[in-house]
Amino acid sequence: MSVTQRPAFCLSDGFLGLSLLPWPDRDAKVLTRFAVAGIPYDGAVTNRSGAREGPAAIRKASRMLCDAEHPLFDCSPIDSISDYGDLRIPLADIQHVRSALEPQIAQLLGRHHMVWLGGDHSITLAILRQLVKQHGQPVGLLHLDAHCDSWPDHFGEPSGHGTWVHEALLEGLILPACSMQVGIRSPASRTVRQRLERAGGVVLEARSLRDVFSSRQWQRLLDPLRVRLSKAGHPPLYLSIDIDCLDPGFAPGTGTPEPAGLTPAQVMTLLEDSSDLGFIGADLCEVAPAYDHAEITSLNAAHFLWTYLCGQIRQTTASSAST
Ligand SMILES: [Mn+2]
Repeated sequence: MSVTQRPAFCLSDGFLGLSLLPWPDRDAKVLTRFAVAGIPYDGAVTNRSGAREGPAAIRKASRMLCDAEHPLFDCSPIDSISDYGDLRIPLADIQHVRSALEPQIAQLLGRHHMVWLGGDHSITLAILRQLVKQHGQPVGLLHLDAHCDSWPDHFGEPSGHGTWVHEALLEGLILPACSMQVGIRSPASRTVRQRLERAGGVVLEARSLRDVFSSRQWQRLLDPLRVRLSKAGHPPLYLSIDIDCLDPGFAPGTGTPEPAGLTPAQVMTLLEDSSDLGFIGADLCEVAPAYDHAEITSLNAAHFLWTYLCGQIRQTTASSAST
């Protein structure tokens, strides 16, 4: 069915109004290039819980995008994407949860360019481990968040939703020189906030972005990452978005909101202008719909992921046209 034949609104359970695929669908004959799966785990949050409901809320908020072409990229992901529903998560401690998630993540990574719906941000460590295994090399990271997530411990516990960047650096999963954090502003010691920077990465704190709006300004900020990726031979790049990168006025539905954050237009411009950097996957975490109003948080989340997907499809079309 072509995009134009699709209804303008879908009530199916999946992302963009798609029907959910049985998982794992071993009999699938034609695999879409992209796929979505939810990881509804929120056992590692520090403040308001509820991000386990994030995947369902993002899917619901994405329904209006089922027939749409992106206004900048002039394409739709609808014919290139599947939704596998949510991964199976045991009621267990975080290490066992990650052990249960990793084989499921690996199975889907072997088939698709994956977009993951969180869940709290602790899930990203499990995803990075499997991406690095799959690609046989560490990856670059573009990380949008109010929090640096580079705390060395989780209030005395070794791992939580605010430690995965620290753990990924320790495990050699990410290339610091090819990694950038955007929107950081939560209270934290300077040592913790600058963890990635001291390892060789770039940290753009929210304070430095208050007057950054235009595409030209964002391009200038992205240039160091672009140059570093090029110098490193274009390693795979992963996108991880915590919805709390947004100001709570635009994203109240999250567990640890931090005032004075980014606007949706700023994030959208950043996503549009970074679509050619060589992404191999993305996640969007920490949508907690119980604290949301009028679905504003999940709408922003759905539009960010849709923009990411449209940008990736546009890149493919552009590169096949140039070869
Ligand atoms: Mn955060």
